[in-house]
Amino acid sequence: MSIFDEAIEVAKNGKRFIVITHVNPEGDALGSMLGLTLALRDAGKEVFAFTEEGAPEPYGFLPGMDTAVHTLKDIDNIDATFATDCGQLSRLGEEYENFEGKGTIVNLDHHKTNDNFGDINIVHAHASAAGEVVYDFLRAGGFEISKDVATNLYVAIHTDTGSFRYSSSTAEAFRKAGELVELGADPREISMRVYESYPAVRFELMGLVLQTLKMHVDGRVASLVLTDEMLRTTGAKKELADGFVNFARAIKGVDVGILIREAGDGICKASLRSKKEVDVASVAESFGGGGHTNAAGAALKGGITEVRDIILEAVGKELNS
Ligand SMILES: [Mn+2]
Repeated sequence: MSIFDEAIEVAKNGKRFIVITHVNPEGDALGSMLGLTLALRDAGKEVFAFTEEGAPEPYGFLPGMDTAVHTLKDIDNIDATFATDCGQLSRLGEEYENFEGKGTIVNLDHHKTNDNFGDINIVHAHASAAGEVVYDFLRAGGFEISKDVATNLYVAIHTDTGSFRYSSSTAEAFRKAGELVELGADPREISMRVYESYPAVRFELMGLVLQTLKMHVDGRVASLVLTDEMLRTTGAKKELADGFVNFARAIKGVDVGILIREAGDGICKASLRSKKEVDVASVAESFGGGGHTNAAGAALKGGITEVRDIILEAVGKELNS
């Protein structure tokens, strides 16, 4: 008996699956989605890995990425959907939300704010990455883990632990990463592909964003903003700013780093990163967002400075709570 039994039964008995992850996917989202996709295909299943948009850089190299589909039109007779790294149905994107033939929804995740939207929910909030949950699932079900599957799951764990720097870098995460290396994941090659393959324009954008740095709350909070104008000036895509919020947190004495960016339609997105026990998930949740204790996000109506002030006030309250 394992907590995966029901999900394993769905995987073994079904023939046609969708594997899906959250919109604006990063390393854990894509790695856990594609690792599961390839393992299920190796088990003889027909699997549609679905992302609304194409692969954001630098993840185009992930094994199986080139086989992902970007529309659900013409897809039917689905026995089940496996969702990875996603806390809410709506985060799977509008097209899937409105899709009729979802089948049994198996929710494999590690967000503590997960609302258990699946028919079967396996949410391990202590797992460093959804990739860990997928790995445990594949192990429990006796699925083969090929080099390509291992590469995807290693990327998932490596990126979601901040290259094994966050508190989520448990002995368990290291153990699984070690096993994935034994199964063929190549740490040097993966690091080069993920962290040393940026287009130069990312650094031009970084320069503009870093100029917006402001310190608040006696140096305990640092904020950055990213405007559409900066994207226009540099010609950079917004995904290239992923991770910029970490610079705000990386300052000595800072407990919370914030990045606010314009997201169109009068909406701004706030990314929050904290050190130690400061819980930014609860801040994000109070604005309808979610995430983890040390990394969370939310979307708010308003202009960029207005949203920054709202977030700063909420973060200030959290720091004093
Ligand atoms: Mn994750």
